[in-house]
Amino acid sequence: MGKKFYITTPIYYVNARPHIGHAYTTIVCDTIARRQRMLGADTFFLTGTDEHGQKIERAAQEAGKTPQQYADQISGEFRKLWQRMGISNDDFIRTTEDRHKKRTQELFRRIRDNGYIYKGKYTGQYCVSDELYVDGAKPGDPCPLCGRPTETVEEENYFFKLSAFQDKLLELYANPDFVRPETRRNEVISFVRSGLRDLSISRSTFSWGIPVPDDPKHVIYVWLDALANYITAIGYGSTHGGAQAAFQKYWPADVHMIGKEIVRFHCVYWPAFLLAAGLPLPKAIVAHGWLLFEENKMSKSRGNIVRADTIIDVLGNDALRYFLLREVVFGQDGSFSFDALVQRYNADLANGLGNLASRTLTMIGRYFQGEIPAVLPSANTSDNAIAEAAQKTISEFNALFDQFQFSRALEVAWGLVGLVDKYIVENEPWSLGEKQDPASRGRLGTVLHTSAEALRIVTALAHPVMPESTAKIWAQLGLGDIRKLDLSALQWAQLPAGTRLGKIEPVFPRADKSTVERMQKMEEQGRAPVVTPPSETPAAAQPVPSPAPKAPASVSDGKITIDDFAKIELRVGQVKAAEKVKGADKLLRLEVDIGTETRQLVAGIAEAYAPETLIGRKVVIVANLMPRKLRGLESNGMIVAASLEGGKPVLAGFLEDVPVGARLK
Ligand code: ME8
Repeated sequence: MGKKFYITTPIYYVNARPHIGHAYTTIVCDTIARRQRMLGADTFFLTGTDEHGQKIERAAQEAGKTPQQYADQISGEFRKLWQRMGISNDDFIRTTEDRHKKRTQELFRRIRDNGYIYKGKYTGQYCVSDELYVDGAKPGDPCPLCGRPTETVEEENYFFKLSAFQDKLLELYANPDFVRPETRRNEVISFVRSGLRDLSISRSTFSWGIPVPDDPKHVIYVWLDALANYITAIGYGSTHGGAQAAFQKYWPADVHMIGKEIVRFHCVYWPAFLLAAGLPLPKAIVAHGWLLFEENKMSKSRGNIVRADTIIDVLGNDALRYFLLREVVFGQDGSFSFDALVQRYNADLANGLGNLASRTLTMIGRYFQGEIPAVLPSANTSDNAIAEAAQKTISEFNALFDQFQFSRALEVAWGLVGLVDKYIVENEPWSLGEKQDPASRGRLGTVLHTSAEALRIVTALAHPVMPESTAKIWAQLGLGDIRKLDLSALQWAQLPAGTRLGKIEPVFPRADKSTVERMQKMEEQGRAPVVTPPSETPAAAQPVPSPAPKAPASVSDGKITIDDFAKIELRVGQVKAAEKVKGADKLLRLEVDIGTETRQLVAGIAEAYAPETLIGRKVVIVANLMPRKLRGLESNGMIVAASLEGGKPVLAGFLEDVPVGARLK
C-alpha cells in the first residue's frame, strides 16, 4: 500500500442542530478524503460530536433533558445528516463513548506522569459559549472570541504547564505548512509571542465530563477532552492490538480542518498537549472562514441558519457541495444566499456540465448508435487545442486542489467545459451529421470523440466534489463504476473508441424561477418537508436539458446579452428613513422613494454609514428583486454598492443631479 492520509473535521457541539456551516467543513473534508482515496492513499476520515462540558449541560437543562438524552438526540441528527449527504467518514466519534473516555484519561495520565500537570486554584473569567478561560479579564469583560459576557469562576483545578511550551510552539510555526492559511499562522504567532500562561485543564463545579483519573471530583476540561478525539478514535491509549496498529498507521493526522474561530485551541493547546505527552504532531491545521448569512456568521445563537436538508431536498447533495466549494474562496468568509445558489446551479451545472454531457452523448447516440466513435488523425488545430487544454487542466486542477484552492480549481475545470462548448459550436457536428460522405463522418466522429474525452476528464476531476452526478455521467459514458478510477493516472486519450454508452438521462435539470422562493419558504417554516428532488421528478415534468444539437447553444463564457441585462431594473431612489436593525451589527432598515412608491429595504451597510447620514441621499437600487426576509423584515430590492475585499461597502451615486425613479440602462 502507498501512502496513508488521515483527515479530521472538528467534532461538533451537540447544543445545536447541524446547519450548512457544519456541512461546509464536512463537505470540504469529504471531498479531500474522496480525492485521496482516488489517488490511491489509504485514507481515514474522522468526524464526530463534542458532548461534554458546561455549555452542553446547560443546553440540556433548558431543553428539559438529561445531558446524555440531549447529546444522543443531537448527535443522532448529525449522524443522520451525514448519511443523507453521503459523507464518506470512516468513523464517527462521540466523546461520551467509553472508548473515548478511557483513552482520554490515559492521555491525561501520560501528561501528568511526564510532569506537566499540577494542582492549583483558578480565579478568573470563563466563557461558557466557547468553553474558554479568558486570561487577564475582569468580571464583566466580554469574551474575546464571541463577545458574550464572561462568567467568574473560582475553583480548585488542575493546571497544565502551557507556559513551558512557548518556545517550542514558536519553532513549530516556523514551518509554513503547520498552520494554514498564512493569516491564521500570523495570528497564532502573535498570540503565543505575547506570552502563554498555564492553562486550567479541569473543572470541579459541575460533573458533565470525563472524571480526572484518581480524582473524580474533577472533570477534564472539555477542550482537552474534545481535542483528544483525534487520537482516541484511531486507537490511542487502547490495549487492543488492532486499535494500537491503527494508531501507529494513521497518526499523525495529515490535516485537521477547522473553522477560524477555534484556531487557538488547535494550534496552541493541542500541539502543547501532544508535546507534553511525547506524541507526534499533526502535519497541518487548516482553518477556513465562515459562511455568512444575512451578513453575519451563520450560527444558532444568531438564529440565521440555513439547514442542509432544505437545499438537498430541492437541488440535491451535489448542488450544495459544488456551490460551497466553487462560491466560497477557501480561507475567507463567504456569503450564502439562495439566489446565488440557484444561479450557480443553473449556470455551471444545468447549462455547463449537464448541457455538455447531454448534447455530446445525445449526438453520439443519434449519429453513432450509442458507440464512442474513433478519432481520425487530423491536422485540425481545434482538436489539438482541446487536447492540450485538457492536459493543462488536469495538472492545474491538481495543483490548486492540493493548495486548498477549490474555487480556482473548479473554475479551471469549468474553463475546459466552456472551451469544449465553443469547440462544438464552431465545428457544428449537427451539420456534419447530415452529410454521409466519409470525410464528414470521420470529422464528426473526431469532434464527438474529442468532446466526450474532455467530458470524461472534467467528470473525473469533479468526482470528489460531486460524487453522485459524476458517477451518473461516467456510467452514461459507458465507463462503468467511477469509484474504480485511478485519478493519478488520468490523462488525455484514454477513452476507447467503441465504448457503448449507458442510458442517457439528464443529470442537472434546470431549476426554475420558483426554486429560490421554495427554499426560502421551507427555511421560514423551520421544518423542511421532503419534496422530490428535480432529478427524481417524472420525466414528463422535467425541463428539457437542451439535447437539440441542431441549433448552436449559447456559449456560457460569463457574458450576458442586452436582453438579460434589461431584465434587471436599476432605479434611482432617495432615502427617506434609515435605522439600525436590532441585533444585526451590519444591517440598516431603509425606506427608499423610487418615484412610484416608497420601499422598505434591508441593507448590509451599517458599518459603513450612520443611518442619519443617508437621509435624502440618492442611491441606486435593484427594483425588481424578489422580496426576501432579513431578520424578520421584508426587504424589497437591493441597494447597489461597491463591495471591497476586507473593506466597507461604498454606495453607488451620481455626480450630476438625477430625478428620483429614473431608470439606469
Ligand atoms: O467549536 N461557517 O464545535 P461547533 C463555517 N466542539 N463553518 C462553520 C460555521 C459557519 N458559519 N458554523 C460552524 C466546536 N462551522 C467544538 C470543536 S474540535 C476538537 C471541537 C463549523 O459545533 C466550523 O468547522 O461550534 C467550526 O469550526 C465548527 O463548525 C464549530 O463547530
